[in-house]
Amino acid sequence: MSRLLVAVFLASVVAVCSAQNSTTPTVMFKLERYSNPNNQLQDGSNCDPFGWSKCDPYVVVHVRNSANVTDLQTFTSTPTNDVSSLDFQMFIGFVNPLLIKVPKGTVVDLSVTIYDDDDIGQDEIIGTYWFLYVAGTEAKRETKTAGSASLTVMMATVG
Ligand SMILES: [Ca+2]
Ligand SMILES: [Ca+2]
Repeated sequence: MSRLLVAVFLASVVAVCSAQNSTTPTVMFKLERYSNPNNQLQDGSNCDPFGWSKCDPYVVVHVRNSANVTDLQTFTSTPTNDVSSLDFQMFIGFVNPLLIKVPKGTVVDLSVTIYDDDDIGQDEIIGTYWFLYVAGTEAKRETKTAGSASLTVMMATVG
C-alpha cells in the first residue's frame, strides 16, 4: 500500500470510529424474514378463502421515539403474492434496512404490522410485532411471533 492509501485508510477508520461515538448515531433496522407456515391471519382463520391459498404479505412499519411516541417515520412495502415465508430483499417499496438518525440513548420503538393483501374487501391483519432498540447499544437480532406468523428483525447502530 502506498503511503497515501494508508493515510486515506486511517482517515476513514478514524471517521468510522468517531461516527460510532456520535451523539446522533444512525440506527439500522433490517427486516430479515417473515414466516407463516399455516398461512393464517392473526385470528387463526386462513388468509384467503381457500385452504390452499397462502397469504400475500406486506408490511407497514412505524418507527417511533418511545419517550414521546412521535412517529419518526412510516414505511409501507409492496405485497408479495402467495408465500408462506419471505426473506426480505433490499427494495421492498422502501429501502431495507431502514436508517434513522436519533440522539444516542434514544429508545427506538419499531412496530411492524403485516397485512394480507386482498383484491376483494379490506386487507386483513396477519400480526403486529414490536421491537425496542436503544441507539448506540450492541447489535441484536430478534424474532417475534404473533398468531401463526413470525418476523425476524436485525437492529444495530451503524454510525
Ligand atoms: Ca385475505
Ligand atoms: Ca390475500
